[in-house]
Amino acid sequence: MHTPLSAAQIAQFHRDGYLVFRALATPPDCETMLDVVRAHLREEVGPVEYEADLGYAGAPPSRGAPGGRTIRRLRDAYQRHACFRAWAEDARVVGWLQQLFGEAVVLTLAHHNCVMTKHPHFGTATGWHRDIRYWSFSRNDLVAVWLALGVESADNGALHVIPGSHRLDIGRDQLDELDFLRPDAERNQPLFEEGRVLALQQGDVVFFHSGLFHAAGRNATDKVKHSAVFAYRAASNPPLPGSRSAAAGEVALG
Ligand SMILES: O=C(O)CCC(=O)C(=O)O
Repeated sequence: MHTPLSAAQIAQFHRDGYLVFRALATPPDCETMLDVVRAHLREEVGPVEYEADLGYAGAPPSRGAPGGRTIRRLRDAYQRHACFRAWAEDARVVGWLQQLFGEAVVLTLAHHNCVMTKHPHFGTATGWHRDIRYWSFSRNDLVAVWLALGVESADNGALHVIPGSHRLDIGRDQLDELDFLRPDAERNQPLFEEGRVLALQQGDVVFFHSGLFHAAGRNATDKVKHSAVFAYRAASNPPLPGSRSAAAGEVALG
């Protein structure tokens, strides 16, 4: 039986929009996942997303260009291998999400459900954004669960978060056309000053709200960074019919 979240942890999540759990996944479990990840990256086992497809600043201009086959995400992690299914259904993760939602939990296969990689050289930075921007649910109230499979630091492109930003009303003028916080907007400068890096060790886990602004840098080291990421919703918060969020299936976790 796992230890439930304390009232203080629940209050912290609602206030800050995220919680960090240290050493939740064991080194052997992380290494098993890493073995699968490295083999699938090497063999380009699909479905994958290439940096070139996403086209963020600094990405290779096409799949044929130098670095053009740099993979950003191994998609469909849940369907990819039993080790990811076991992690996504981990009893502690599900139990704590039940506490945060106050009800039953459903894993969405449409969003995240991937291993994010950050490669040296061709891996790109991600601007400040809310995950909910392209998701369609009744409420903006999902939780992403980010597992560091190795060290994550400012040097290799760790997550940055703006604590409490899931509770902010953001004006259209603060966002660019892709709904990233505009780096040049005056009203965003105090937000950027609040940003902090989440330094993680192998096995550490971040739960974060789908409205939390987060970002990540480039990888200035010589080793690839890998993180397994899944997204969960409350049972009472279904995807909107006909949307992409409703198109990829779900797993009811109780
Ligand atoms: O590792 C990164 O660049 C951040 C990825 C991210 O935040 C996202 O895909 O939502």
